[in-house]
Amino acid sequence: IHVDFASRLATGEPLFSAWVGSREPAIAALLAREAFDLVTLDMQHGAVDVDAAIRGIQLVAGAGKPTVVRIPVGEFQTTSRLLDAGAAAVIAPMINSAADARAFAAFAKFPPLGERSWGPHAALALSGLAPKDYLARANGLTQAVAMIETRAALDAVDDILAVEGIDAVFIGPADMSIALSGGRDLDPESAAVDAAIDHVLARARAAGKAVWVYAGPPERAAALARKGIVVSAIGSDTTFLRQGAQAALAVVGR
Ligand code: 3PY
Ligand code: MG
Repeated sequence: IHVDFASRLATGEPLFSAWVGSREPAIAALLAREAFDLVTLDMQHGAVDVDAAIRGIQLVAGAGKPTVVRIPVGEFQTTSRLLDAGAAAVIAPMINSAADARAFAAFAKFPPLGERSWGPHAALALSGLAPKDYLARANGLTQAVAMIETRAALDAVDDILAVEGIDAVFIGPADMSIALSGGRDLDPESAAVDAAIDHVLARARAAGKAVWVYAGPPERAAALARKGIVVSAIGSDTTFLRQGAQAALAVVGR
């Protein structure tokens, strides 16, 4: 799973992720059996804790898909546990400086890039690699993804992209819209957010790194993929549930 995900990312083809905040790993596994390329579990705003994420990674792998996990703000040490459990990538929210990016990458990468400690129990089985081969390849196979979603992050984007252990940046358009409007607006598809996305795409291209995004609606995901974003998250699980319920209820006049 890890080898396949890393090589698909390397092609630059757009990939589409389900976005799951539910604690129940069966929900993630259910979505993994749809045509999503990967599943993202959200520990920042969702109900997913480490235990649920570790079990979710296994169930999603059972459906043949890689799992990405977003950690809570600043909980960088959780990164190593999730990678040990077989997460293909970890997303860290609110990375606002090169120092934040380095602190995160330290837990994501084995020496010499970082300080990740050895213990990839489930990851060994999911990667299909022998321990020495996993050590040799893990830094390249697993992704450390830094979220850009504030003014400070936009100002520091070149420094964040330059941190060696950071593989990609992930734009959070909701927080970005709040930041760019001085807290007055929530509009993830505003012109200001679009300009920020274009800027980050250009800087990432110059740095040779990829850009991921939380797209939300599928139409937005398709449009962002056409711009060159490699991973667009669609969803979320609760949105799918509510939209399905509302569509069904509309048929019976509710
Ligand atoms: C944002 O849009 O701010 C995000 O963090 C996406 O989940
Ligand atoms: Mg955010």
